[in-house]
Amino acid sequence: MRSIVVLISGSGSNLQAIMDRLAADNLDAKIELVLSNRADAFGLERAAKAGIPTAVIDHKQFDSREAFDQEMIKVIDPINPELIVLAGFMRILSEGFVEHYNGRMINIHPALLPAYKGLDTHKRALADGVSHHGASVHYVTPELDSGAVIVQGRVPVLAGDDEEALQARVHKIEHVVYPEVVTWFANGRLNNQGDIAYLDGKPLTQPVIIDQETVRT
Ligand code: NHR
Ligand code: GAR
Repeated sequence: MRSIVVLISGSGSNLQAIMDRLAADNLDAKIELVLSNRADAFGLERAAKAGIPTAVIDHKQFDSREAFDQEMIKVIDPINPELIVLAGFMRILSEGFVEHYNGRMINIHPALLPAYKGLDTHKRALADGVSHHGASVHYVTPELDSGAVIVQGRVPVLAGDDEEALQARVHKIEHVVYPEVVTWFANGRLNNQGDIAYLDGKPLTQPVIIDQETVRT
């Protein structure tokens, strides 16, 4: 059984989608811990309801990013996870933390990377008038939103979209692509070496693209 730790800060709808898929497909992987930096994250309730252990480490209780990250390492390391999943986790991780779990940590970022790294992605995409937007699942490297991209979920930007409408559309495709990546991991199809992602032993020179038009969401 492959062990997974999920890091959250908020609603945890991606966590929910992943838990649902793991249960439905009876996959050879298990979420051993859901860790939040916020005690009020709704995702903690979702995990508890599914019988998954939870922990809260409040970053405000620490003097530095490094001290917060060290505390997370203390809690995560006994589990020795094969995969750490960032699912709406909102704290930038120190280089030390990223190196500690090198090649074993993935994130979903709400943009078609390398476009719109960082925050406020929907607002910036709308301001630019792009035709498509979406979400990217990537390996985490010390540099923000810059690791190898595994999958992108692509959605159209529609006339009349505001930030909320676009965000909702992106969220829906996130709930398709993130569980898919976790399935690949559970089935031993996904790995990472030297900042390159491999699917079925082949380097992903381009991310796999899942178009909203081609899936039922
Ligand atoms: N850490 C590293 N080293 N590398 C990445 O690629 C990371 C990461 C930590 C989180 C998620 C990322 C996203 O998908 C992520 C990727 C938070 C911020 C941020 O500025 C930026 C990017 C991401 C997550 N956080 C503020 C901070 O000071 C706090 C913002 C808040 O609390 O609302 O850490 O977008
Ligand atoms: C998701 O849209 C994810 O892409 C984004 O936060 C949301 C979390 O939703 N991540 C970031 O912005 C990371 N900075 P969820 O808590 O319902 O899964």
